[in-house]
Amino acid sequence: MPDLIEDGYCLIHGVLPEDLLIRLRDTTEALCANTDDGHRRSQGIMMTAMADPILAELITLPAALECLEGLGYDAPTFTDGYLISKPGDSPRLFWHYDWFAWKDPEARSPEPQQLFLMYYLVDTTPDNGCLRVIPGSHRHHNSLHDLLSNPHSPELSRIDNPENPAFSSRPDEIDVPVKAGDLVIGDARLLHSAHANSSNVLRTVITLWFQPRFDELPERVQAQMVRKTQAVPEEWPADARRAVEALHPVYTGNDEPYGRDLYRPPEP
Ligand SMILES: O=C(O)CCC(=O)C(=O)O
Repeated sequence: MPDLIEDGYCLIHGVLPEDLLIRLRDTTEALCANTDDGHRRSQGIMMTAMADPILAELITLPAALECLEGLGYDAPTFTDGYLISKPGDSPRLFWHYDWFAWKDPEARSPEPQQLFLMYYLVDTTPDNGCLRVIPGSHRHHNSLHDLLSNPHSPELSRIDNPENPAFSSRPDEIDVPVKAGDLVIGDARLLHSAHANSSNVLRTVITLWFQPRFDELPERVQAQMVRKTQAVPEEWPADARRAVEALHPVYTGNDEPYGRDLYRPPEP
């Protein structure tokens, strides 16, 4: 079993209740069917988790918060989330990490500063776009780090150059196939990607960003987390809004956020 601290990710089976899974699948299919070009990327359709109030149920899911508690994180905060749908016959995602504060002295600490919680709404395999990861790359230098420039550039999203190493197969990559409703928890520093969806069925993942120990983060990182927090839409039902806002981080200091410093991590 992969270990969050050693490998940078772990997998917990059957976290999402069946009824919520079905409603999330119906909602995301309807959202994708009605989306405009502004949300379309080469690899699929991307929306924020504020697209529908049903996401409040996922963000505040007691079973997931219990998983975090089981890992030792009993007061996590939530900042933002995304729905990433890969229609049938869509290409592989580029290799990237989702960490920004590589200049921070704590950047290589064993403890994660930010975690993704990924829920795939259909069973995934390498044939329909399952997750790929490079275990250990959250803390240890990997040869791929030298080959990636800005891991979130528009050129990568548009796949201007399919020969870019960001689209390569790596000797140390591992597939993470899951059953719909499993939970993948990962360190934001982990190098990850997704296979092409070679099936004819929509594959959606919902990625939620949590900070396992917000109060212990360096202040500049706290400030950055607060800055990137997605506002809950006013039109959401009050209880859904309150539940999500109760998980938002609060920072009252004066430190400046790091900004989105997405360049590759420094050599160890
Ligand atoms: O589409 C996927 O399977 C991976 C999504 C991802 O890389 C992310 O949310 O950071």
